[in-house]
Amino acid sequence: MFNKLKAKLSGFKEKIGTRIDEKAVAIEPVEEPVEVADFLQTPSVSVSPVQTTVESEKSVHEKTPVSNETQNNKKIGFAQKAKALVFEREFILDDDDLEEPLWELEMALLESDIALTVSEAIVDSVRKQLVGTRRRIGSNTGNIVEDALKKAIYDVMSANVFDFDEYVKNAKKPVHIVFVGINGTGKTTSIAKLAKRFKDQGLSVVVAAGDTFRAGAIDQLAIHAGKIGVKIIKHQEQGDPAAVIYDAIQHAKANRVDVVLSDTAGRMHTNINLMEQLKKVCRVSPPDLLIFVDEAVAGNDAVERAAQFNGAVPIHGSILTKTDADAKGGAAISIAYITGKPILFLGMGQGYDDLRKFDPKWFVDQIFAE
Ligand SMILES: Nc1nc2c(ncn2[C@@H]2O[C@H](COP(=O)(O)OP(=O)(O)O)[C@@H](O)[C@H]2O)c(=O)[nH]1
Ligand SMILES: [Mg+2]
Repeated sequence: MFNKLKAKLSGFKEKIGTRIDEKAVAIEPVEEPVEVADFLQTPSVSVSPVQTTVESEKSVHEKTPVSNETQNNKKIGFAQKAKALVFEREFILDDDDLEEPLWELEMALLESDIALTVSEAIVDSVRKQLVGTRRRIGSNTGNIVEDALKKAIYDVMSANVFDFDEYVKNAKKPVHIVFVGINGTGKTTSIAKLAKRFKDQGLSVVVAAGDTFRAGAIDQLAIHAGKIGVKIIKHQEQGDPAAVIYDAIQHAKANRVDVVLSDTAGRMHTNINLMEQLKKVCRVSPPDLLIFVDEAVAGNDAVERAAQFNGAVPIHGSILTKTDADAKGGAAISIAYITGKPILFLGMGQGYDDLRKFDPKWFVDQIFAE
């Protein structure tokens, strides 16, 4: 999962690390340790007056004719300076140090299918975190850069996060959840996975076969429902999805069912008839949650579609499927930022349990896991 992205980000870490180390070497005076050793052995800089003999003081006065007071000030000044140079060596990162590595970071993000505005947001955040950073010579460069990147990616991914489980637990029942998206992205499979998840949590579920458009779609959902052991409400193929879903809600109300999961036919946001049909579904049986489903492997296309669906029928969040086959991670990183709505779950395989509740922190840790 996300292997290409991982490789690119670690490339950036190394690149900027080398740049920082070059700067550290350029700043660090080479003969400094020798000077310090001399400095500590010279009696004139001894802080203790007991150790300062009249003779040695005299010899110092011969070399540098200054008063005792000035001498002491000078000693402290030099001691502080030496300490600052040797023990607290720091330098400050500036824009010039970061320009080239950050440009390369942006290219790497774009090549990983991360949307342009999202790449820019990440690069800006990394720049803001690193420019002006007082960097201790000798401290671990990798950590500084990794922390900045992690925070930048975490921030763009945690748009309007809400706890799905808490929401469902506290919502008035039945909770109605409608799934939308184009064909073949994993709507029906995700419904089956969620039906199993709710059942495992002790909630009762009914699924509505609202994809009356594609041949075999009703049977596909019926097979899943049979395997999982949840009730399905279905009509004939080519029937009105709004009517099927309405029936499912009535069934749920009559039987005190907790959750209704409504499948819908795949559609492009540009298909006016199908979008009207979807709006009718939402008018007749308003969803508590409208969830957009797309596949992570579609990269930028998935991000575009998420934005367009969100414009047409405002969504509450997204499910991103097929992350098990996604090396780039672009869609996962971009969708929440672009839509302003959180990713709720990740599909990670074809089994019923291959569904992971999305957690931005977990995701970021995955990207930087060794
Ligand atoms: N590898 C993988 N395949 C998935 C995942 N989710 C769905 N699929 C597969 O994608 C195909 C299309 O899924 P389906 O649920 O029918 O898509 P729909 O047209 O949106 O309802 C099926 O073969 C699923 O098994 C996933 O998370 N990982
Ligand atoms: Mg389907």
